[in-house]
Amino acid sequence: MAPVSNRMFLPTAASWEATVRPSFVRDEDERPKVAHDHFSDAVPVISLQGIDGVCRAEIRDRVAAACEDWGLFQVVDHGVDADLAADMARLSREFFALPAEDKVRYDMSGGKKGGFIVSSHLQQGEAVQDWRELVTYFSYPVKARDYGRWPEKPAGWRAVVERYSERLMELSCKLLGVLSEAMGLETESLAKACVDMDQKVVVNFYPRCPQPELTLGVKRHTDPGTITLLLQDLVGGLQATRDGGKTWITVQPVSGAFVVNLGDHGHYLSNGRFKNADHRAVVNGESSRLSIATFQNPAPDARVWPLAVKEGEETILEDPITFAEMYRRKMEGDLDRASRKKQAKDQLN
Ligand SMILES: O=C(O)CCC(=O)C(=O)O
Repeated sequence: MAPVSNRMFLPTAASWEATVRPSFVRDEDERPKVAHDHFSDAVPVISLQGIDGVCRAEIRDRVAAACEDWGLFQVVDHGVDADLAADMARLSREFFALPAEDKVRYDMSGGKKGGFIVSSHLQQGEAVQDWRELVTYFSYPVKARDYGRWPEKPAGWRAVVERYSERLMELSCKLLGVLSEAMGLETESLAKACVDMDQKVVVNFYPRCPQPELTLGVKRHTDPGTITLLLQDLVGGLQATRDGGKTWITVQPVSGAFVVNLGDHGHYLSNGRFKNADHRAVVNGESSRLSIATFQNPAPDARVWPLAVKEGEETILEDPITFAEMYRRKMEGDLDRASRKKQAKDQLN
């Protein structure tokens, strides 16, 4: 099927094209220099075996060190059933393999909350598109679920999505307990700071790309929320930086693991001691890649203010704000940067 416009262009349709369209081409300074499969084991892999018993202190210390270093770690022995994760990945791939008309039925451009879109769910005036298709849905709080925006196909998808969301909420609560302790706080502190936790799932499909050296699957960013749990296949493509984007590593995929990212909210609660993971995704010319990001966010009216402030330390925020306001400021800043970049580019052309 020939694409009707750039907005509707599905990268999955690109198998017959030898080059990427200009709308996907990144500026030189943003292009990937490290390949999707040039793996690094710098991001620690932490087993959660014994988390409620004898191993808790060791797990807490490893989590603290990883968050100080990268804001990123991987967890194994996490208790989420491997068959459920495999079903979630299989059905997600089946969704992206559907004919274009089945996917664009859930088109979320124009401000709809949840559904299918090419490039970015943030719906900003981006100068350059991400090389991905995605489907997203809001799974918590349960009362806010809009099943009208959850795809009906493939068969069995919704039931698996519901179970997956529940298990990931449980795992997140477990991790927030350890993270609270890692910040030197009471176990329930982070969960309480989130009030009634929101959960949003974004399923990313990165099609094989004819010119992966020119584009990105997802541009560099930090996540706004408390933590994100990422399930990825073994293809590789998640990259992280801890020097402001000068150098990047490709995170080694580990079968059955979840990559845990600390987001901006987690970073603020720790008063900046724990990093908000600075990351992006690269694509490749050999195969497609799938990742499923589960974003655990505080309630919109939750108060954002450092909880772990050491004696004599300044707070990294001037005043307490709500998460909704924190999010709005972040998006406004991103939008402003994107539009300045777009203007500069337009002036050159
Ligand atoms: O696919 C990945 O490795 C990263 C995805 C991501 O950063 C996102 O969905 O925000």
